[in-house]
Amino acid sequence: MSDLLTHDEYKALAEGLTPASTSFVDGSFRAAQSGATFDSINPATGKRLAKVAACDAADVDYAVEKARMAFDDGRWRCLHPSARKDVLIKLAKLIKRNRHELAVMESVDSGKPIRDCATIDLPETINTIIWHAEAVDKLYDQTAPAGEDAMGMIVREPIGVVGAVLPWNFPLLMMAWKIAPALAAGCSVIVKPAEQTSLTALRIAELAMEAGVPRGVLNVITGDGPKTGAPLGLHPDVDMVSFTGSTETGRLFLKYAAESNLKKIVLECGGKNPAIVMDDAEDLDLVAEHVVNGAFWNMGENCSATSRLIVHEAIKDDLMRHILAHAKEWHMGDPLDPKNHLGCMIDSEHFGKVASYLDTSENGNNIVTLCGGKAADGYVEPTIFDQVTSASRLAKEEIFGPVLGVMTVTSIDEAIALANDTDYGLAASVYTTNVKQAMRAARAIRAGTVTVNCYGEGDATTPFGGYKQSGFGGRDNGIHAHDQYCEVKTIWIDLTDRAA
Ligand code: TXE
Repeated sequence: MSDLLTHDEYKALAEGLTPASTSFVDGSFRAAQSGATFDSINPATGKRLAKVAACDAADVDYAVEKARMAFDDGRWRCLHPSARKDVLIKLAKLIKRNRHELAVMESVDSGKPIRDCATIDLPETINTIIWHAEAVDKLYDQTAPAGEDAMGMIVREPIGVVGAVLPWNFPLLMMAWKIAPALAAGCSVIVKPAEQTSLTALRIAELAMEAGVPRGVLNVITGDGPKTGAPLGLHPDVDMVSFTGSTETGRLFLKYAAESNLKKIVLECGGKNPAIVMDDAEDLDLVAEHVVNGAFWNMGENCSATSRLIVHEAIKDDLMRHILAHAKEWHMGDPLDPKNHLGCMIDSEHFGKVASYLDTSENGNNIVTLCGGKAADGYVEPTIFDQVTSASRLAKEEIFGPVLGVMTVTSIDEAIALANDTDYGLAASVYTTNVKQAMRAARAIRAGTVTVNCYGEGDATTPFGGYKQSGFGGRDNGIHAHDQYCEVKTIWIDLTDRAA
């Protein structure tokens, strides 16, 4: 937290922002060819931050042409891996130098609390870029056990032109999760930020250029889903799309690929993530801190948010006492005030969706509101409902807000069954001191990440993505992410000594 400025300093920085607002293609800022724009709004104030270029299929075509040219002529992919590393490390340093401006831009564009932007999103963005940059000149390819008469080489090659379609909940970090491995691998990238949060993506593209990423290698096209995202998904010259967003839109990208060139699609979609707390869990106060953080961090606008607490009846009352005490510590208010843990929802549409889950008449007869339950002016109180039934929409649907539903069990088997009773499979946590029970749950829960005695997503070294309808085709983070931006090629050389 030492990197935080004061509320007044953040307000002054916000006043002074002059964000770029056109697309960034082939090293230059460009208005949409149609001249169309849309407003980027600060959700906390309702004020317009910028009139952003509303790109359409013609702008997408131009960006793909430039990205393809950059890929084909080898200006980036043919550099020595250590040269790509140096440029990406320089980008990370430039982001670090501009971190306060970027944190404020992120906060005003999204409603995210500045304390998270400054102490989580920015450091993790920088770390992700450094990690992939550092990895790229240390990765070896393989040779096959081909015997004396042949050499079978298995080599990675960058996949080509990548579309990175981003959500609005972690605009900078999701951009880093995608561009860092893709650029490190040697791909050209076209980023399509969410229409709610275009600003930091444009600033990163500008910094990448300053760092030495060649023209056409990192491009950003701004606009909405149907007019900008769809033409990118359908484009015959895009080799891959890496998407983070809703399961519903993720499905569309599979359709776009099927209808165009069978481009590779990697999806990171929603979640309905359980936290299981067993009767032998240690230090219930610490468990409570993790559960509250998991549920309310980033206002619950988080695909890996803890949204179902599955608790053993023997320790439930004790745990809930600690949880309610921790929940009280979560201040909500002006996102630019570093004392606040919760900012406001991304926009009025999403606010309305989250608020609808607070209507207890919809949530079953026995539902009990343990805390929160109110929503106004774009802000949703951190809310905990008890006696949630597995059939209710609180237990089934991704809310994407600070709402936690509590369910009670009497055994680990019952807990695992409830944890798996969902169409999603992104993340889960298990709290127990019994290592066998922990491992059994970790293996039995169908989710991409299972944390034991903590909440989190692992770190830059560990793959992140989902089972079932939470994900498709690959993983963000770690070497797994690097590999998904590569094709695998076999080169087979006949070494038979024909003279013998
Ligand atoms: O997501 P969309 P939305 C979940 C969360 C949230 C819900 C809706 O539950 O409440 O999704 O959010 C682009 N063709 N998550 O509507 O629509 C869009 O412009 C091509 C989970 O904002 O999936 C944006 O860039 N592209 C999540 C991106 O897809 C299209 C993060 C994501 O937007 C498109 C965000 C189309 N027809 C929301 N329509 C997570 N996994 O973390 C939209 N897009």
